[in-house]
Amino acid sequence: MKHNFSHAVVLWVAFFALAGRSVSSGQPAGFNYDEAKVGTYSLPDPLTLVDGTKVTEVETWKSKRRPELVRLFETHMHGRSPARPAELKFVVTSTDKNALGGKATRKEITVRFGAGPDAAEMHLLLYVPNTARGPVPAFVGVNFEGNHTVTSDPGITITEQWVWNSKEKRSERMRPAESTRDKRVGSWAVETLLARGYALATIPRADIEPDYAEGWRHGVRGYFLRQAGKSEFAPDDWGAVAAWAWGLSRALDYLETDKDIDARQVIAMGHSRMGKAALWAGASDERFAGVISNNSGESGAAISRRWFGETVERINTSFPHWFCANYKRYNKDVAALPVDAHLLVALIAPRPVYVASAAEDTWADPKGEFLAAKHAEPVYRLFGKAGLGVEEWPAVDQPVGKVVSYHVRRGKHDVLAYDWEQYLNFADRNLLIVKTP
Ligand code: GTR
Repeated sequence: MKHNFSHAVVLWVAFFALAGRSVSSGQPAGFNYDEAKVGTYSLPDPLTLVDGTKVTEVETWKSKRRPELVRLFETHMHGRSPARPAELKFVVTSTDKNALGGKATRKEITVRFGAGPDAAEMHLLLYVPNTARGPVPAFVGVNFEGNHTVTSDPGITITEQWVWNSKEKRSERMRPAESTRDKRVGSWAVETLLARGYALATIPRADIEPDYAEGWRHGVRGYFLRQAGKSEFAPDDWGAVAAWAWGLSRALDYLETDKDIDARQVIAMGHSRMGKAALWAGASDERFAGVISNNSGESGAAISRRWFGETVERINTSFPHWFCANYKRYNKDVAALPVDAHLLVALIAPRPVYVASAAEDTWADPKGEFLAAKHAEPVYRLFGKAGLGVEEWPAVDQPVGKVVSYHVRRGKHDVLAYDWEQYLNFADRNLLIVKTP
């Protein structure tokens, strides 16, 4: 009997080792890049309520399933964000009608989140095409290194901001050097989108929160915590990704007041960690007309239950500030997570969503990103919208879909002109455009 028992244990362990799984975690330690070792998993059904009731009507999705899913994401992953501050204030600090060689009007707006002198604030940069004959649709996104890095326009104010000093291991309040202008020009394709009749609005990541474990002390999360008289976050208080998403919603608050912009047609767009933020912005704030997730990866558009590339445990370890404290409970048991990426994509329905991958960006699990869009389809169908139009993961450089769209382009983790070309086509086909004649 004893012999049989230990024999069974040996077989059991051997089975899990061969299958690449561990008994306790649901996902083994380490990182997998072999599709054959992804393992089996079962995804929560987008159209079944937690109490087991099937969702067969749009009305039930809107009144029950959607709010239930938003709460699940808030409780277990992103945390709860504050509402729009009562004392939100917009100050247009500069306007240049002749920016980028006369192609655009550039505005800079300071958005203040409170009335006091110590109130947190963010700097919004806006370009509107001068060919506009009325309010235009816009893309809005969080930039990584400051507004001055997104174009070669020397007129952009370089503001004092939190800059990470990797030698000293702390962030410093300073004005970045002139030499850092236009560093991220390739990622934003400003002139291309202006030429196609779109506006671009962008805010710097560090204005919302400098991106390291203790960065919250210098960002909006620290500001609101102090305002509430607290010194510690609750397990379901917002993480940095939710804070960046919240910044996108506050940018939209401003855009609603700007007569050059058609605020019903603003698409949240983000790359990588800011793709995670764009997804949550569009999922939690239904005013966004659509969402573009560029290489957002783990805890963005990639299915977390797939053991491929980055894992929940790894993201919570490398970036402990990105999600709420409750999310760490799933480090060793991702199967217990009540949500997954397909539900995040589904929360954008029936609005247009674009999920994009890069073939060499295996850390982000390109196929897992495709599958999240695929498994969100039932909710789009409930609204009478078409899905991706393909059953299998498409070949590289073969964009698919209409309302739900996807591509995997050749190359690395980045936003390239090729990606923007697809995003502009996607916006053209999905938005009711009032733009250049
Ligand atoms: C990586 C992280 C990814 C992705 C990426 C980025 O280090 O593991 O989840 O967000 O950073 O934002 O560039």
